[in-house]
Amino acid sequence: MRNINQLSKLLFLVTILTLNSCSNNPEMKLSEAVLFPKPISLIETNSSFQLNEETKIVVTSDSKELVAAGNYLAELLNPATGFSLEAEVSSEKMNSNCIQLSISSLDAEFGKEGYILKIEESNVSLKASSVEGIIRGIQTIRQILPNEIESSNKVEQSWYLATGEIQDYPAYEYRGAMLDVARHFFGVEDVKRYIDLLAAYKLNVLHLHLSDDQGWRIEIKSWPNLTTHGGSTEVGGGEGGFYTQDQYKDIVAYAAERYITIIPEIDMPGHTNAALASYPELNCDGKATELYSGIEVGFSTLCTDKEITYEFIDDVVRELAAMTPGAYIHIGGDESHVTEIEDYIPFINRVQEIVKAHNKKVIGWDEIALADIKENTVVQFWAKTENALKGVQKKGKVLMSPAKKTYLDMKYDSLTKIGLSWAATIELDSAYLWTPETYVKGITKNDILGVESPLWSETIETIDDIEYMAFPRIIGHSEIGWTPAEKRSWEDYIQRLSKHTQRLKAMNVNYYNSNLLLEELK
Ligand code: TNX
Repeated sequence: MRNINQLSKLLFLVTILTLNSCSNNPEMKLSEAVLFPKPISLIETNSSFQLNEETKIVVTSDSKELVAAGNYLAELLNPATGFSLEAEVSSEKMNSNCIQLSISSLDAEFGKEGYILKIEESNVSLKASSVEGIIRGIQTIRQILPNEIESSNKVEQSWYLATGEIQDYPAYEYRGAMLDVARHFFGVEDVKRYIDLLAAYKLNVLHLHLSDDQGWRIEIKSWPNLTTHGGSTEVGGGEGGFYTQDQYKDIVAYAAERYITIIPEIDMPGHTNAALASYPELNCDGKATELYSGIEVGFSTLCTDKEITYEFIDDVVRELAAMTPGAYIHIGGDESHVTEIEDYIPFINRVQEIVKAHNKKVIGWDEIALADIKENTVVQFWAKTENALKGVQKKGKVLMSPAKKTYLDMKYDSLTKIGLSWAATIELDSAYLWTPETYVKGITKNDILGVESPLWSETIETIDDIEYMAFPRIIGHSEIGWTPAEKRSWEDYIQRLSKHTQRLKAMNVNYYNSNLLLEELK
């Protein structure tokens, strides 16, 4: 009897010891993780989960997309940790030391991109209604881990995630960036790098401005001179360049793995000198123009009353639509200063029909609201509030890109060495301190599709330039698109952003080190 008693005492001790060894993980506060965009809700439970080489990334169904999401997480974690994590399929209940990714229907407000992330000492569970939500939640897991997780080389340290629960979903369904690859051309690797950076902040659209006066950047097989001639220069007279259709498809696929949609823009009827230089028949006088490498705007137009113009557009839109899984084609429409308004309106109306015939919806800069836009057409507000309001009256949706707030090519202040300043100089506070649903009187949340930050490249030549102008302003824009206005404040934002500069360094981002960043928190 005494022996049994002693045995049970011993068992008791061993149990306590094992339990204790499970909770040897350090106490950590989830609220101290620096998260961008700021999540909707966060509860902390003051312990931690350890990620180690034994951790399993488990996906609960064998759907190809979910397995790919699991491997995307593994790819984010493997370089810095030196582990060889890989997604495994298992529908069984979680063992310990798992990061489990599962699809299960969450409440309606979570939408496609919302997720619930539960971190316990023994396991991590990430649930969403669709794989898109899993990809967004993976970015949160990534930001909860130490900054060193961003290193591309192995770092010797332990990897803990603070425990707790995050419930999260976006305010706006469209949160984008635009890159002008026409004024200066950027190659596939640069675009992929930008896509990776956008993904980290849960952005879901990259709009590529593929044509302008200075260059045509996408191969159109039925009109080959567009690229061989029209793609052969850029601002300053450099050699320009273009994407072959295969390269473009590769960009689209790379973005799709991160649940980022590529929206192609062919700007028309203005901003078309590269096309007009490549094909004389697109000009009213039948003569090809010279290639252009300056930075003036508003001097070119397609000949709106020639049939060949619409055959050309139909071919371009057909080839583009075939490479575009997303719903939208952007038709530009801005600054057509040499197109008469009597020509502009029927032109936009007709192009809208062409895009529709290829089963895509139209986005255009706010000037297109002057035409008879369709209900599902999107008006991208950049300059004129009256155009944006016209768009809403005509039952279009508005994409918010006010130049004074979102234009990433605007200088931070008068000392910024690159960039323009025609709309404003935009310091970090100005970029952050605005709200889409109150920015234009008469345009409410229901009218707004989302937010986009354009980066025009007249003065932008390298990926370092791109990063310098985009970061950290675009992080603020991502938060404006994701986090409801009542949960945002400048004071809280600048504190978090100051700490986040450490992560930007770990990500090798060439960010602008603003004086507004708080020295003591960097
Ligand atoms: C205006 S924004 C433009 C672009 C220029 C940009 C420079 C818009 C629709 N048109 O053609 O690149 O300003 O900031």
